[in-house]
Amino acid sequence: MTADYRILEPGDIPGYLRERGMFDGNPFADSDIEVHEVSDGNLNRVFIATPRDGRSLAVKQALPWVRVAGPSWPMSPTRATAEARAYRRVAAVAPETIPVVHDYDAENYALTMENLSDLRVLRTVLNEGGGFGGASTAVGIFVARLAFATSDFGMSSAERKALIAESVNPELCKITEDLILAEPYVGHEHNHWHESVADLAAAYRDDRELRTEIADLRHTFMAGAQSLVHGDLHTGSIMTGDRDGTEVVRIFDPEFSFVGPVGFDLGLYWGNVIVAETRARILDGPADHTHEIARTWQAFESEFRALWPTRLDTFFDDAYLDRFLTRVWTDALGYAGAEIIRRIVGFAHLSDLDSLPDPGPATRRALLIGRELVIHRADLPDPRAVRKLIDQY
Ligand code: SR1
Ligand code: MG
Repeated sequence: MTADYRILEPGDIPGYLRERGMFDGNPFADSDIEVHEVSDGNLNRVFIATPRDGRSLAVKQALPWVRVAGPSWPMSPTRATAEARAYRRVAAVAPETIPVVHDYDAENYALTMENLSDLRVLRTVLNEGGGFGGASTAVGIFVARLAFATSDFGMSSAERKALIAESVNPELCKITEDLILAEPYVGHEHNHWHESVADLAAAYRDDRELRTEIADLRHTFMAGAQSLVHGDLHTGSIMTGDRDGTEVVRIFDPEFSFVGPVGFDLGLYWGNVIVAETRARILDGPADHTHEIARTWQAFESEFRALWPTRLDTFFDDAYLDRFLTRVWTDALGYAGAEIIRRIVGFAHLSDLDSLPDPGPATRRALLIGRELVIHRADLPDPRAVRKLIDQY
């Protein structure tokens, strides 16, 4: 397969940025701009361009295939358009939680953004024994503001229909429907697991109760068009660090974004929180990472409740708000469980577990917790109940 647009190589980046007007008024030559590739995620290429005396920039380009698989797994580069669109929506309500986007080149599916290389990927920080800092609060605020602004509470009915139409992201949604919400529960060539959980992987494929609950979450994912979501909000989609003595958290990579269930982003994040907790517990004794679920929820709920009086459609009354938030909470726990399970028996695994000297015990514990969250999500009323469940394993 070949691309019908310009695929950027490191040597093209200085000229490309100049063409896009990024260095207008700056005197430096292309040879004064150092470029290196930092592609790390599964799908795209990322380059950092650093001029000798200027502001460094990141260029992210979507290839017409999955980067880690190559042309044998084709994928439309329009995912970059979904990402640019999501950044625009978040920038309107929570600009401090995302990188600054300088340019989107829709012809070549390339975003030029703030360089975040001075920050670190949250998953790496956690794997090295660090803590979450303010990440969970930032996630709660990000989800609440994006959810409210792009829901039927924050938009007129007609605007919402337009948003749903412009935000369809069928290929990337299909990845989630398959990789997270189907394949781990059927035999599939993508699936693989650590030998110590081969029995659980087989049991989960035969587990009718689990299958029905996953079907419910899958259908909600497909049909529950509540608000624009990030769509892949795991600890590898968050950078953290310090700038001039102030803690900075940036949520990036919203290319899976579409109008879906509000609980999906919280759930993906919590699934990754729980896996990080499982790793930390094995290495250092009981870790406090499970507090992060309460922190995220608290930030989300208080932000959402604060926005509620500004809703456009007051037919939705305060009693309905309580019902809505309960549903978000319950959905989120289910998606957390599904995320844990797919990261252990599905296609894309996590360094949190894979890099442990013996991944077996933590992997097993996380996999058991994952199933409990899916099956019993409606019986867990609050973060304390989730913590109690986790502590039982
Ligand atoms: C082929 S894509 C595999 C996974 O990588 C992305 O980051 C998403 O999490 C997706 O499920
Ligand atoms: Mg990603």
